Formats: sequence, structure tokens, C-alpha cells
Amino acid sequence: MAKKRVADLLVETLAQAGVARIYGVSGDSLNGITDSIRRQKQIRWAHVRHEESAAFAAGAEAHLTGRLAVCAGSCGPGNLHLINGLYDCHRSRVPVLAIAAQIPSQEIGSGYFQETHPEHLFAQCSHYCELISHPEQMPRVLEIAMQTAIARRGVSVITLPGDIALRDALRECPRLKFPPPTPSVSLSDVEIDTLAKILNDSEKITILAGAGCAGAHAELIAVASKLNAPIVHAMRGKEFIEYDNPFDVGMTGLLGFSSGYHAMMNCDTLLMIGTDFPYQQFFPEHATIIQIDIRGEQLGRRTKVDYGFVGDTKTTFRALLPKLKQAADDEHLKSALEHYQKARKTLDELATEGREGKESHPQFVARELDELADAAAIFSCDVGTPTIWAARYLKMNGKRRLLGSFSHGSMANALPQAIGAQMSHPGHQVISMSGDGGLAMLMGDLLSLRQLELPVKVIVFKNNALAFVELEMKAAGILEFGTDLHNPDFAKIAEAAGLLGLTAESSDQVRPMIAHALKHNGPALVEVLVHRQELSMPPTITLEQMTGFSLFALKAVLSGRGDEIVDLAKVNLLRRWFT
Ligand SMILES: Cc1ncc(C[n+]2csc(CCOP(=O)(O)OP(=O)(O)O)c2C)c(N)n1
Repeated sequence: MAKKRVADLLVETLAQAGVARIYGVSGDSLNGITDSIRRQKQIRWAHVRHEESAAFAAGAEAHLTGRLAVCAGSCGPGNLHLINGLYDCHRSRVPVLAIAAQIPSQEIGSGYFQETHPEHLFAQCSHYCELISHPEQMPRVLEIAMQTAIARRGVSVITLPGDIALRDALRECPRLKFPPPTPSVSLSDVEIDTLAKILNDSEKITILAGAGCAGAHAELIAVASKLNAPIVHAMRGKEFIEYDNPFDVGMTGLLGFSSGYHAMMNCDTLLMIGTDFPYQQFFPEHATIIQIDIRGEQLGRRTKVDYGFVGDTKTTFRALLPKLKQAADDEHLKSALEHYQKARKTLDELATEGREGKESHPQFVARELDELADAAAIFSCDVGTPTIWAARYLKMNGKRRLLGSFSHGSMANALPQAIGAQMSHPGHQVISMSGDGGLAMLMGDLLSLRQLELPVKVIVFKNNALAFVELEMKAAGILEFGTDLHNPDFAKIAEAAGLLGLTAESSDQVRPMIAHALKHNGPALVEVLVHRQELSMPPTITLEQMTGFSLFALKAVLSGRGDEIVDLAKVNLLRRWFT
């Protein structure tokens, strides 16, 4: 029998940890690894067309499964391409291992062809990044990398020179055989009592909940019910919080709308749980703020905090619930819910078909998609306006999942995330809500849908612009520039790539075409012609006004004081956007 090589041991170690596939693009420094993959059956090589897609796909898989996912790139440019996707994984705190192949070990430091120093390059987007320079380090360094990615929830990188991968392994087999630990993290008894007392003594409590509430839906609702507290959620929390939630009042912040904003601003006590909601300016200034997070370093990062605790949502709320009194007053809750109903109505009114024979309102497209998609569909949405439409019009139900680049904010995330979602969830309907700018950025990976036989459905919001940027420019009082997109016929491109390709030119075609695509037994793309947003700012605006105008107008509109300071007719779209 042939001797086991370092690359074989690497693949065996990953397989034993439950890794089912490695996303990547091959290259000679990766040859040892791809050859080991070829010779075994447990791990599949998921060949994509850009390493950035590989990283996004791995991140999506890790997000959906909670387990370690893996991507790989060859030396130099090959692994450099991973970086943006890895930043996304790291910021989204999903366990991803990147294998960054390296030039021959004896050439390191000589300025060799394709030489880079991955330990420096990946330092910022990983918890752990080490060079394996000797076979003796395997599998220990790999296992440390995996364990670090899992335990600290983020990216680990191993840098492996091609020649080392081909050397004989000096160890026989993986050393770690335990399943991933699932600890509960609890506040101390004294802290639970303190927390209960503060909450029992507070009136007008609002809860701001984030992705840290995953798996604790029942406990969250039970706490809100005891406190009569409206729940505002952050974008990453949407899939875990919004559904079956009588306390839901929507979102605040740059993607949010007025009811979430008011519920936060009008409370006396804000209870932040499992959230890293980033916008300082959307926190109340005078409320008592309590923050609970599993990571102590998060406490007070975004706003002043009066009481900070370390714990996971489920354990903390389970311990807290028996100590909470049922709040008597429900005025704050009622008014927040009423406000939400109104805000919701306005949003729903915007999701109309539009003028006959003309392009569609993007809100309408998102709503139709929401209605037509499966109960257990997995959505991904591109950064840009598709994220807004997903935030506002996709209804989560506890089974549906939602992927985005919600912390890193990178364009072009949706298609590669859909690839990772479909690879890891073959029986599910997977839908990419793509911007025309976002799709074009990693469009090569449309080809992967055919090659990997993934029946992903891509809905392209074709507005022929970098529309989100146009909005930002307009809100800042800047004339749009550099935002035009001269687009091709994406449906024809899809057809040429072996997908079903459809174009919905007018709104009456939207529903039937999306329905057709969703039923299609294979990958499909529907490009939908949608309105480019209209937003006019006051025509005369001074330089001073321009500075900070965007936040000013945003806050003004959100707080309903817009009429005092700007002619609302002129910020019609901003109002639509944020009410
Ligand atoms: C990689 C990257 N480049 C640039 C940006 C800045 N940016 C944010 S949204 C956006 C426009 C996205 O355009 P598109 O995908 O067409 O979606 P739209 O907003 O037009 O619906 C841009 C350029 C970014 N976030 N990420």
C-alpha cells in the first residue's frame, strides 16, 4: 500500500470531522490535496470559478449548518482571491477553514513566482493563520486551526506549501475524535437576580435582539411577554426572531423603518440581547441600557451600557423567566405595535404592481417571490437594494433561512452563498436575490450552477444602476456619478450557460415567470426589469447642510419631524424608504 502523505492525512482529518466538501479552484500548489480528494469518497471537490465564491459558499454552508466548512485556493493569487469572502465569513462569525496553498517551502523568502505571505495577508480576517513547514506539524496544526474556527466562530487559515503536502506523513491518523462541544453559558445567580430586579422595576422596556437569539425563539417571546416589551431585531436576527412573534415591531437603522426606530427611542430601558447592531446613532441617549452577549468583548462596543452580562440567550432567559413579574402596563407595547402596523401598511402599499406594461416596483418582485417560494426556502440577498427588499418583504417562518453579507457588506455575495446553500442542502429550494451589479461581479459562477448540478434560482433586480449607491449619493446631496450599468441580457447569458433564462419586462410577467423558474427542474435565472429609484433632495443645499445631511434627513424622517426641516415632497423616496 502506498505511504500516506501529508495531503492524505489532511483530507482524512477533515473527513473525520464531518467535512463533506471543499470549495475551491485547483492549482499546482494544491495538487497534492486535490489528488488526495480524488482518491477518496468522503469529501467532494466543489469546483467554482473564483476563489472568492469558494469562500462565500463555505461561509453560507457554515452559517446554515453551524458546522465547519472549508475552502481552498492555490498559492499567491489563488488564495489572495479568497480574502474578501473570508472577511465576510469571519465578520459573520461562521466556522470556516481556508487552505491557502503556498509556493515550494525552500523558495519562501526569495521573491519566487507567485510568492505572497499568507500569514500576513490573512491575519486580519482570521483567528488563526499558520504555515505548515514540516510534516511533523500534521495533523496537529490543522486540528488547532479547525478547533479555533469552531470554538471562536470565525476563520482559520492553514498555509501549506505544495511540496510539504506531498511529503510522507509522520503521523498515522487524526488525533481529535470528539464532537463539537455545545456549552451553555450562564450569568451567575447574583447577576440573574440583579437583571430580574432591573427589569421588574422598569417601565417601557424595548428589546433589541440579534442573531445571538438563534435557537432561543420561545425564550425570547416568553421574556417579551412578561415585560410587555416590543422586539426590534437586527438584520442578522431576522430569520430567528421575526416569525410567530406578536411583539415584533420591525427593524431600525439604515435598513429599518420608523416603528423599529421609535420603539428604541421611546423606551426607558433597552434590553440588548445577542446583537452587535452597529449604528451608534440609532440608540436611545437617555434610556437605561442592558446588554447581554455571549462574548464579553461586545459589551458597550456600540453604545453606553449601564448593565453588561455574559451569557447565551437561551440559558440566560431560562434562568431569568421565573424571576420576572408579569408587567401590568402595556401602553408602550401597544403604541409600538400600532406604529408597526402603520409602517407595515405603508411598506405593503409600495409593493404594488406599477404601471401596466412598465417595469416593476422591486418591492412587488420581492413580495411575489416571498409568496411563491417554498416554506423551507433558503434565500440569499445581494448587498445593495436586494438586501432592503429581503429585509422588508421576505417572511421568515422558522424554517426558511436568509443569507447575506450583513456584517461585511460585500457586493456579489448572493450567488456564491446560494451555491454553498444548495450544495449543503440539496433538497431545498435555494433562491439568490441578485443585484445587476452584484451578479456581474462574480458572474462566472453562474457556470458553476450547471457544472455542479445545482438547481439554484437567481432573481436579478435589473435596475441598470448601482442603485443603493445612488441613494447614498442623493441622501448626501451629491449628484450621482459612476453608477450607470450598461447591462447585457442576463437571461441570454443564463441560457448560454445552460440555465433556464427568462426576462420579466413588465410587472404582469413577474409572477408567472418566477413561478415557472421555481418549478423548473434545474438552475434558472429570471431578470426582472425594476424601477431605478427616484430621490430628489432639496435643490439648494449649503455645504454645511450637506455634511451629515444624510443622517439628519434620515433621522428627521424616521422621527416624523421631517416636515420641520425639509420639504418632504422632495424627499419622497427617502420617506418611502424609511417609513
Ligand atoms: C465589493 C463591493 N464593492 C462596492 C461596494 C459598494 N456598494 C454597496 S451597494 C453597491 C451597489 C450594488 O449594486 P447592485 O448589485 O446593482 O444592486 P442595487 O443596489 O442596484 O439594487 C455598491 C457599489 C460594496 N459594498 N462591495
